Amino acid sequence: MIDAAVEQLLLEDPKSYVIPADIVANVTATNTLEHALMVLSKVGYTRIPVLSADDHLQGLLALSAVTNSLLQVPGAAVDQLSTVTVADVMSPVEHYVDDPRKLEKILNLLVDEPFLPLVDDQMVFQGIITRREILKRVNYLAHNLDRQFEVIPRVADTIDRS
Ligand code: 4BW
Repeated sequence: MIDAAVEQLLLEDPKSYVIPADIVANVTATNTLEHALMVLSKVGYTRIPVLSADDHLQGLLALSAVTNSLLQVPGAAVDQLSTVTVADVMSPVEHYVDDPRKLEKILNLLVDEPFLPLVDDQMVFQGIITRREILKRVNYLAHNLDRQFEVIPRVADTIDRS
C-alpha cells in the first residue's frame, strides 16, 4: 500500500504525468516496416504504440523488431521492408492502465517498463505514462511533502543530515 500522504500528493494532478495521445508517436498495424522505420528514426524513440485506424491499442513496435526483420534477408536493402507490415513483427501489449490514478500498479510496472499505455474501457488509446513523467512527479513530492504534511520520525534522532 502506498502511504496516504504520498498518494495524495502524487495524485494531485494525474493528467500532469499523462502524455496525451495526440503527441505520442505511433504507427498502424497495416503500415509497412519501411514507413515504421522512418517514424522511429524521426522521433528517436525505441518503442512506440501500434494503433488501429479507429485508435484502438493493438500492440507495440520496437526498433529492434524492425532491424531484426531487415537482418532476416541476407544483403537486404531498406526497401525490402516495404514488403513486411507492422502487424508481422509487433509485440502484444502485456501491460497497460485504464486509469491514471492506479498508482500502485503504475509504480510497480514502471520499474521494468519504460512506459505504460493508457486506454479507456474500450481499449481506445488515450496516451502514455512514462518513467520520466512519473519521476518528475516523484521529484515534486520529494520537495513538497513537508509543505503539506508534518513529517515526524517515529523514533527520535533517526534522520542523519550530515
Ligand atoms: O526523442 C526524444 N525526445 C525526448 N525528449 N527524450 C527522449 C527521446 N528519445 C529518448 N528520450 C529519452 C527519454 O528520457 O530516453 C528515454 C528512453 O527512451 P525510449 O523509451 O527507450 O525510446 C526517454 O524516457 P521517457 O521519456 O520516460 O520515455 C520512456 C519510453 O516511452 C520511451 C518510448 O518508448 C516511449 N515514449 C516516450 N515519449 C513518447 C514515447 N513514444 C512515443 N511518443 C512519445 N512522445
